This record gives sequence, structure tokens and C-alpha cells, in this order.
Amino acid sequence: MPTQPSGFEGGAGDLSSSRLILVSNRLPISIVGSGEDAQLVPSSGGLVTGLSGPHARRNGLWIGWPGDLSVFDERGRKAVDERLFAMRAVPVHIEAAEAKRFYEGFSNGVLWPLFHYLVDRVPPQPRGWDDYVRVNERFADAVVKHASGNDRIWIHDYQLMLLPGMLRERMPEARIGFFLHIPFPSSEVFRTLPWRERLLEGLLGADLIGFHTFAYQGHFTTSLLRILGIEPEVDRVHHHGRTIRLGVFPMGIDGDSFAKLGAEPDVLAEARAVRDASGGAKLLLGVDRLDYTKGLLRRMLAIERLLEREPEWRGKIRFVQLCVPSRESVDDYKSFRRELEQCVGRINGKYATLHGPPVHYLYRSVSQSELCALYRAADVMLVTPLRDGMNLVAKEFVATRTDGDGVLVLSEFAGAASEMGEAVLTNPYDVEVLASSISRALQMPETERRSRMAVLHERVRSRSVHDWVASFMAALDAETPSPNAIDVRACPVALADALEILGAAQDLVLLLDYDGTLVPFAPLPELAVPPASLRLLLAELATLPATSIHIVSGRPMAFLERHFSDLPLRLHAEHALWSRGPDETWSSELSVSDGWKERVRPIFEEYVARTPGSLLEEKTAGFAWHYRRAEPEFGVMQARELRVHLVQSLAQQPLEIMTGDKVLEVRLQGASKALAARALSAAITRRATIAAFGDDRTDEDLFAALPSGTLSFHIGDRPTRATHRLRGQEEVIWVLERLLAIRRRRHTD
Ligand code: GDG
Repeated sequence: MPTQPSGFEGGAGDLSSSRLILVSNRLPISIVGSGEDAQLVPSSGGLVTGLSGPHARRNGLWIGWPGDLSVFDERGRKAVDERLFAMRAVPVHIEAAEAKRFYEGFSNGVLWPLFHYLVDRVPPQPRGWDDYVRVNERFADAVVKHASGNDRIWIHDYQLMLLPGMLRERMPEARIGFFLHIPFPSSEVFRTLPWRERLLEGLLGADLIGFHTFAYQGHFTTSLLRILGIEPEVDRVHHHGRTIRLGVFPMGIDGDSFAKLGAEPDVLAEARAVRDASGGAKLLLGVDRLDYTKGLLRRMLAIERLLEREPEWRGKIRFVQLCVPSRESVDDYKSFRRELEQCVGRINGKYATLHGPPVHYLYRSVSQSELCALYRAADVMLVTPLRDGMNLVAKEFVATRTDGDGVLVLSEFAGAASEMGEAVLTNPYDVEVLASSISRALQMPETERRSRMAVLHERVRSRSVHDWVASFMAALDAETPSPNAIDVRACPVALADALEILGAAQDLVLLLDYDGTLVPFAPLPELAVPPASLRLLLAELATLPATSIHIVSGRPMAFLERHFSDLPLRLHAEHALWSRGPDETWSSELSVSDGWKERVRPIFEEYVARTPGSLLEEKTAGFAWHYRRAEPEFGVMQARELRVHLVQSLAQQPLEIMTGDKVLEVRLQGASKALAARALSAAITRRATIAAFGDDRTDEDLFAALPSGTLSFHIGDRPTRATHRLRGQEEVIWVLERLLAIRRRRHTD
């Protein structure tokens, strides 16, 4: 075995920096033939083009399935493994029957149709899940065997969605990226999948999850919220104490090489020959894997409809449809092919002239030069998938057209549509509209064709597959911010230091949350009343010299007044929207409008009515829906659904939706505990030492708004920006009692 493998595209790598470990279902190398004469042929797809450079430069390894090697005996297979390794490729061997169940059965039989919204094609009793788990485990074994802590692991596509989670368990420190090449479907579709939780959890093992479009990322985050109750934060989510970044990375192509190949003399000659064969007819082109997602049947029907509706095109168009054989052993693909070919036969039977048929159908693949010749020859390119993650063919067509002519008809449901608005965008599900789009493309004036193509060409050229790889790698290389500000285990020591600082403070200001911080949660909010011992403790602390105590709570003014107005405390109600001054009047920094409340109230009332045990708390500038007493699973499910509904219906309003502990709140934007920091800033001396205590998301707003040097205490084990962490509300009381004792001693000494 060579000690220094050279990479499947040649070239030795830089051994010093972190290595790039690429993982995909298939290795980008085909093994042709058997025995000692077997050829190892590198593939030439867009992904390989983009990744082969970084694979070589970053001393990479590519881990994947080499295909069925059952024709080799043990020795022959070993020899292939060694030759693969010499190309820096690591084979994951999967026994043929298992591979079939994993790949054809589950990946392509269940995930592929479902992620492309073709729910009816998912078998009623899907099989292969256990094989999917096992094969993902096999991949995990291979990665663990070859990767080290400093490496970057980049996993590709839907066949390996469990792998990030499996690796995270076995390599907690690993840097893992995942890219989904196909659409992530709407949560309404995704949640029909029996294994939805496992797949989401699997993906969340990654540090970075990439999608082609913002829409896919949005569907993913909505699924996280609905299915796992995880709330996204723009471009990241927090889960089990980790931060997972999400990113949109629209895949590009190597536009320069398509432009170059498309301009070569023999390619141009071939393009001319194709045009001559059309005898002056307008040339339409389709290039697709033969897959039911690509919209081939409806495309044919649209051609038929065009010829029927607009007879002037009969004999004047020629539609070349290249179908590349794909997944031929899968029954669904076999029957789809039959259906398509019958349709082609019917159309040709009906509309062929003495000079030729309207549809020129090819079921095979062509060389890269022939492909470029076809792109060059076409008047109109039809890319009309029912759904497509991206669709590279659309981009290749545009890149090849250095002559500046040609029209692209593009499905709204291809990821590429979000970057290629200058194409003729169309709805492939509507055969009439599709026929009109084709007609429009055929008649488009040259100036319009050229101006649209010029913009598209420049955009495709400037966003290449190399940029795609570089931006994903840069995001993966970037440090993921840790959601935990401190190490929980370090707390006891840090806590002792903190007590010393607070005990010795010249001026001490304590900001205390109420529920979950000073008192434990009660089944009903009004039952969580402060015990006499707590009131006494607060009163004693507040009457010490140079010590002021603020209660900063989400509770309404009346509640805080009822329980604390007789003590020398400052009170902040409704997450500090209202502050009670020394003159005992309440005022707000915000102008509190409540016109919106009447529209939102019925939504909450509906959820109170349908969720036994839940209740609505009304505040001056918001509502809080408490579901602590609801049946736990049902309560969580309803809360997720309500949240999704509120996010969608209140998007344009100056309101915020927040999830607390078993409570969902809508409140006026800006009405956060950060206001308490603002209300305090004038009153606080420069010598003051501040400490804030709180247990939930609302307290994080306060922690963030306080001046640097403030000590903050998070109660519980959620991600926090606090400087310290306390295990529970009893520990808060313990800290306050210690503080009282220290400061008393200090003032009596
Ligand atoms: C998945 C997602 C996403 C086709 N026929 C020939 C040939 N091809 C090449 C094309 C193109 C590629 O195959 C097809 O790529 P697509 O992007 O169109 O579609 P999928 O294979 O379904 O790929 C897709 C992609 O992943 C990348 O993320 O865009 O949405 O489904 O490059 O040129 N190449 C040659 N001869 C042929 O006959 N040489």
C-alpha cells in the first residue's frame, strides 16, 4: 500500500492542516470490469469537479460505497481497496441485498419521492428503515476509523441523514458539515414520515447544515419546531447544549469549462449538424435522468397540447429529449419509463410529418461534448421538473451559450428558479400554462432573448461550483459559537468568587426574576405566591445599606403589587414593560398600544378551548398562554402548532412571540427585560456592582443588556449567556442567604 496516496485526480496534499473527509453514498470512482484488469474510472459530475481540488489540496479522503463488488473474490476485492486507497478513496462495503434495501428500498423508494412531494409514490408499508440505520452505522465506522479530531467532515445528501448524529456520539469534538442536495419538503409533507424525529435528530449531529435555497432551510426549521419543538434563531438552532448553524449554499457549476467546451470547433460542428437535421424547425431540448420528479410526462403533454392548440407549429418544431437511464432496477422507474414512451409514441403517431416526428426521444447518455453540442444547438431548453433540489442542467445550458442566444423555460419548483428569474418561469403541473410558456419562448424576439441570457450567463459564471465549495468550507471552518458561556463543572469555584465580589460590593444592585428563580413553578400561576420566609429574606437584604433589590418579572403589575408593595423593593412587571418608581406609580419606557390585542385574542381563546387544562393570562401589552396543567404531550404539540400559526399570522406586526417554561407569549416588540437595564442605568452609580438572576429566555434579554462586568446567574441547564449557572431555585435562596450573612457581617464589623 503506498504511504502517500495521491488523490483520485492526482497531486499530493498538504499534510499539515486539517484534512477534508468527504462522505457520500457513492464513491466518485466506478469500478469497471473484474479481476486484475478492472479499471478504476473517476466520475466527472459537477460535485466531483467542485470537490476534487479541495480533496487534493487538503489531503482529503473520500468515503463511500464503491458499488457492487461481488464479482471479485476476497483477494481481488482487497486489491481494489488498495487501489482506491491510493486514490485517497475509502470504500464502505455493503452486501448487495442490504445495499438494495438501503438504496433502492429506503433512500430512493421512500425519502426520494417524499422529499419531492410525491407522497403517493411512498409505499404504504415502507421497508428498509433498519437497513438505512445499519448502513449509516457502517459509514460511521469508516469515518471514525479514518478521521481525527482536527479534520473537517463533509457529508452529502439524503442517504446519510443519520450519520451526523451517529458521528457526534462517537466523536463529540468532530467538525461535521452536512449538505442536502434535494429539496427539504414542507413540514406538512415531512411530518408524514414515520421516522421524522430520528432523521431530524440525525441531522442535528452536524455543526453546519446546508441547503440549496432559503425555502428549504425554512421548511427544515419549521419541521424542527413542529416535530421536536426546537426554535430556530435566524441561521442557527440550539440543541442539547450545542449550536447548529444553518446555511443556504446554492450549488453552481464549472461554468468556464462548459463555456470552453461549448465553443470548441468540433462541438460547434456537431451543434450545426443537429440543427441541420432539424431542417429549419425550431429545436427544443430536454436533458434529464429518467426520473418521475423531472416532469417528463407533463412536458410531453404540453408539447402535444401546443401542437393541438397552435397547429401552425406542426412540422415546425423538433423536441429532442435525452433521458439518461437511472435506477433501472426499481419497479417504479420501469413503469414510469413505459408510460413515458407510450406517450412519446402517441404524440409522434399523431403529429409526425413526412419529414420526421416532433419528438426525438433518446434513452441513453451522451458524451460531455455531445451534451454541449445539444445545449449549443437548442432554441429553447425545457427544464420543467415537478421538484428539483437545484437542477444543474439549467445552469449548464446557460453557461454553454457564449453566443448569447437561447431561451430557458424553467420550472418554479426547481431550486435553480430562485437564482434564475430571467428564465421563462413556469408551473409544470399546469399543462396549459406549460404549453403557453413553450409557445412564448419559441416566439421571443431576439433582443429579449439576448438580454435575458446575458444576465443569466453572468450570474451562472460568477457563482461557480468552486465558490460553492469554498463558501461551505469557510462556514465549516468557522468556529461555532458555544451556547454555554461557562462550564457547569467549574461553577462551585466561580460561585465562591462571585459571592466574595457581591459581598464586598460598595453598592449592590440585585435583579431577580420571580417564577423559576425565587419560587418554584406551581400548577396555576396564582398559586406561586412568595412564602413568608422569602419575603423576610428580601426585606432584610433590601434594608441593608447600599443594597437595592429589583424584582424583574413577567407577572402583571397587580400580582407584584399584591405580594411585594409593602417591602422596600423596586418592581418591574410584564418583563419590565412597567417599572414602579419610588413614588409608587407605574410607568413605561414604551408607548403601549393594544389595538392588536382584539385580533389576537380569539386565536388564544381557541387554543384554551381545545386544550384542557391550559389558561390565558392577559397583560396590558400581551397574552400568555400557560399549558403547564395540560396533558404534557398534547400541551407541547398544541404549543408548537400555536407558535407556527402565530409566527405566520403576526409576521408583519410589531410583536414578539416567545416561548417560556410551559408558556407561550405574545408581547409588544421591545417589551423585554432589557428595559429594566435601561430604567436602571440612570439610577446606578459607577461604583455599583450588579447581579442578575433568571431561569428562562426572557432573562437572557436582561443579561445581554446589562453593562459588562455584571454577574449573571442562569438557573437550570439551558444554553445561556450568563456568567454563572445555578442548579435550581433552592440554590438561588442559598446564594441570597449567604449574601445577607456576608453583607451583614461587613456592615456590623
Ligand atoms: C441531484 C438533485 C441537484 C445528464 N445527462 C448526461 C449528463 N448529465 C449530467 C448533467 C448534470 C447532471 O447529469 C444532472 O444533474 P441535476 O442537477 O440536473 O440532477 P440530479 O442528478 O437529480 O442531481 C439536483 C444536484 O443533485 C446537485 O446538488 O441539482 O436537484 O436532484 O450535470 O449534465 N452528462 C453527460 N452525459 C449525459 O448524457 N456527460
